[in-house]
Amino acid sequence: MTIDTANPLIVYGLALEKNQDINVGPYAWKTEVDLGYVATLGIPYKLVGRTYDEIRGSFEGETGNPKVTVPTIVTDEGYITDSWVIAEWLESKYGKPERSLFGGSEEGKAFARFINLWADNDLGDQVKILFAPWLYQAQDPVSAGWFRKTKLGDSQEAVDGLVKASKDPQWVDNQSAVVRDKLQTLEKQLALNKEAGRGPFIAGTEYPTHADAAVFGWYAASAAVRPYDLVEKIWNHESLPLVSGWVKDVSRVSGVKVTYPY
Ligand SMILES: N[C@@H](CCC(=O)N[C@@H](CS)C(=O)NCC(=O)O)C(=O)O
Repeated sequence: MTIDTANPLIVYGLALEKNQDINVGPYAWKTEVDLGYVATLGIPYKLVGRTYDEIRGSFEGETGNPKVTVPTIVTDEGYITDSWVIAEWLESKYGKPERSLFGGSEEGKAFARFINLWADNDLGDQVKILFAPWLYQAQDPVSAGWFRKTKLGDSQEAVDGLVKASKDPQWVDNQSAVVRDKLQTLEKQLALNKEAGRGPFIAGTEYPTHADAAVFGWYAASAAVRPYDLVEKIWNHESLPLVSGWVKDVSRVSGVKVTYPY
């Protein structure tokens, strides 16, 4: 497939307010890593932000999909939603056996699928406890209302409790330790790869696959959180030296820089 460098691929991500072309959500970051890696082959992309309010409103109309989420990308075949489905589409268009988002095999794809599930459930569920109170407060009020309704059990009392807890440094430290504990699984996987002389990425490859994108998305979302510094408390923590090196390797090879304009 030829790459049209004049027309960047549009990637919709999660913004905090209208007309803000940033992404703070874990899933669109996964797509950015996938695209970043493929982008080193020359595929440009442009990130466009959508708030929760817009996603559950005008974006449903724009895409014709009442269940639309971000990431969504715009292709000549129409809108494609969901980071996993987008990875499959990118692979079908641009993947090569030696440069594949799924390690070039069905087994590699099954491995990436498992890591994706681990990242979203085991790891992500614990990161969300730190991410949710920040996101609730950082969004525009209508978006915060949608977030509470669809993601936080629609209970103001529960949300207030979470926000209050998040203001206690001890609570943040304790929850960060829970996330670090989850990441020990990744630390061990990276150690086994190293011992076996395999590549520095999760599947033992020399380049990032979707398995790396799946976990990196949660790193990038953690980095969005304020005022506590989850990069220092979790991803750069001394107990996770290989994870901390891996974050830098994914960023360097995919060219994805995790920065926020606030
Ligand atoms: N499984 C999806 C999850 C996408 C997702 O939940 N995205 C969030 C933003 S981070 C969203 O669009 N939420 C809107 C909603 O659920 O109403 C993926 O991997 O892309």
